[in-house]
Amino acid sequence: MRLNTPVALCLLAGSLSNALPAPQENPTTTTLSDGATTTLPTAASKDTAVASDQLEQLASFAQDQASASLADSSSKQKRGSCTLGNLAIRREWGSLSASERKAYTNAVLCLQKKQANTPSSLIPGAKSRFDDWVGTHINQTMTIHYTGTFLAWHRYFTWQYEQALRNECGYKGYQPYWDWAKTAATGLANSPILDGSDTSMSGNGEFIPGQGNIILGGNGLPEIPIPAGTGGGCVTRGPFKDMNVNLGPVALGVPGGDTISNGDGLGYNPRCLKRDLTDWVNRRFANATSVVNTILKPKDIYDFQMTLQGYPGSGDIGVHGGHYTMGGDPGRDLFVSPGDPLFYLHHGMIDRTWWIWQSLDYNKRTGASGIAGTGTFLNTPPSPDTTLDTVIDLGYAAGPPVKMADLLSTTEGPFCYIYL
Ligand SMILES: [Cu+2]
Repeated sequence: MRLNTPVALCLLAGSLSNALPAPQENPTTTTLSDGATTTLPTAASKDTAVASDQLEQLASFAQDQASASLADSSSKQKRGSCTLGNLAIRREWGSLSASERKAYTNAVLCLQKKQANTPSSLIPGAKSRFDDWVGTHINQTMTIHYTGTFLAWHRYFTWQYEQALRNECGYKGYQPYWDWAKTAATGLANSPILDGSDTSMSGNGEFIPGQGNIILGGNGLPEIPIPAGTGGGCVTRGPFKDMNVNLGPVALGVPGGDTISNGDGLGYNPRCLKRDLTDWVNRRFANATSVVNTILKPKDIYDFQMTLQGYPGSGDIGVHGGHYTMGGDPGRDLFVSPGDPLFYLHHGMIDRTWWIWQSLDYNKRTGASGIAGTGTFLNTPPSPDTTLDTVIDLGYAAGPPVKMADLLSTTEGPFCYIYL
């Protein structure tokens, strides 16, 4: 696929209004599938410390809901082979031990050393198994973002990556996630995930002074300027300091407002991993209040996925905008973003947010009414609606192709995991 314009970023535009409605923190009582009741918040607190607690409450509701359903043999969730006995638990990076973190990054490095499955005639720049995922994402970018498949596609993509780490690189753990609410509170560079230590996901890029803004938007939509972060150059510390990014760029937003590409991005273009940690983006769009709002406000899947990705023209880039929190290359490239290993921790949290939202009305949100949208980016060009029968195919990254119907629950179909 070839794109000459910054179309990939046209989504992120509008005036910067972040007015929140007055919080109504009256809790509500919700009935679990086993008949027990629990008390949940109904609106996000503006106080991010309170909102952090609300997020934990919502997450533990989702855990309870999953456990209760798996324990109930008559439940729909019992379909497939998922049981409480083989349930995988995905955890937040900071709650992993040092050796668990090393095991994860070592497995990623292993995937980067294994030969690609993708034929070089299709993607000449795909040199490693890690690149198989990047190449698949580049090829499908315009049919997996702002589409009906967005959440399910990235759920399956991240799960298959986790499976490859386990089955091809001997990793014994599960996919960790990056809780944006935590880094919004601590600052990115102080967090265990991005402090640059040997047990982090590597940290910031080398500081480049005087970088201009990143400009999102364009293509007829109002621009959103994003300030550059506190890095900008190559990552020099931690597990990924020597890694090569092989593919892209395709639509890389760079300081000063330009968007750069290397043709279709599929050629071999080895370069260092760059980051530009941007607390401003994290704190503005993905603090605890934003995350809880994303879970509590939308009552249907259309509103949920648009809120999460940012309504074009609203000025809000949503919690998914965390790609601009990590910044750099390929972090700011919608096409090549899985080329930064942090992508999978970010999408782990996207998936966790969806999982929590689904748990609040489980049967409805994991069935046909849990899907909205079509097969093309903001339905451009127009395409048929995504349905339960729409097939997701990850190409040479991993198989088999699966139907949307099998991807809507994390404890049915091929999946058997929850988040702690
Ligand atoms: Cu993506």
